[in-house]
Amino acid sequence: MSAVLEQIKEMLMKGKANDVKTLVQQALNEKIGAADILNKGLLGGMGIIGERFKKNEVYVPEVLIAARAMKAGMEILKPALAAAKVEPRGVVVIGTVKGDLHDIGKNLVGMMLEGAGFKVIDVGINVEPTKFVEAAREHNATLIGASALLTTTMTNMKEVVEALKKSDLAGKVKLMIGGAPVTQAFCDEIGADGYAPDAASAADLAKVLAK
Ligand code: B1M
Repeated sequence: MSAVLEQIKEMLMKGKANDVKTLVQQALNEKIGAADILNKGLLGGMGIIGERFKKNEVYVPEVLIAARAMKAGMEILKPALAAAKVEPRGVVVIGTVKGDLHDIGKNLVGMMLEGAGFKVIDVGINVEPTKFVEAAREHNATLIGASALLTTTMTNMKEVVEALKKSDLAGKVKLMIGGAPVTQAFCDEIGADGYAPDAASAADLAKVLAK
């Protein structure tokens, strides 16, 4: 792999946003393809951070600064990606369920999804079940991601399952869930399509569900 792509990966993992911007521009000047800069440089670095996060080798702050560096690099790369017609892996509508105001984990999941090549539509916190479905329809989403941090609000995930089942998107859009009190057993019980325990696993799961 070219030296500049290796450097993008390294600087992204260190969270050096300005260096990542400069290096992405340098890579474009060197006529490296936008897809390679994205996949081998930016997503390559974010993928390694995700793996380290899963193994508890890095923590939330490191992931946040790597994601910020990824965003900085994307600002420079976006026009070139559009010109090269590089499509996102899919669209994910993500939000925190009705009654729940916690958004730190949800935001982290959104960042890891972007880091995995998805376009993310964040519908925020305290989201009504039907709003998830409406946003999925509006943005032609592949997946819905619902987060809950309270034992009293995780039950509202069942309503998202029902709203999706009743809609014209049933069978077309998949639903993944997560958040501290959520488990695989709960996911099976309410009939969601998948559960992930952390942000990096959520990105891996999304890749599988989006296939
Ligand atoms: Co709240 N809170 N809180 N809180 N809060 C908890 C969750 C709690 C465990 C604290 C405690 O009592 N020990 C407790 C819940 C108890 C329970 O239900 N069993 C609690 C409570 C009770 C409350 C209030 C009711 C308190 C009150 O007012 N009496 C209230 C509820 C408000 C509401 O939502 N309606 C409340 C309010 C708040 C603040 C507003 C003050 C603030 C939220 C700020 C914000 O989010 N912007 C807050 C916070 C910060 C916490 C704690 C301290 C931290 C949560 C957090 O951000 N963790 C939390 C205690 C704790 O966890 N130590 C607590 C870090 C984050 C990165 O982790 O969100 O788990 P997490 O996300 C992980 C995974 O879960 C997963 O990936 C993430 C990254 O790896 N994940 C997904 C998350 N979403 C996913 C979605 C996926 C896949 C994976 O797919 C779509």
